[in-house]
Amino acid sequence: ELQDIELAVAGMTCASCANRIQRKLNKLDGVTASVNYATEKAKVSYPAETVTPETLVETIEAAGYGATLPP
Ligand code: 9UX
Repeated sequence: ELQDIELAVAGMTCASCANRIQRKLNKLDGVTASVNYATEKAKVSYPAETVTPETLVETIEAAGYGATLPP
């Protein structure tokens, strides 16, 4: 089942950062991501059976940025 989530992304310093993160997230099976540099948000649809929100955070962190789950 696909779930939608919006993460806060920290540390993006140019618009290409958003594209870098978006590409990495979209490489995850079943994930569709849209990362917005201006709003510092990542809107992500993910299959809850195989991907957890923590996976998304770790993917963003592994790319060198910060990520925070919604409260
Ligand atoms: Mo822009 Mo972001 O030159 O990792 S791509 S700072």
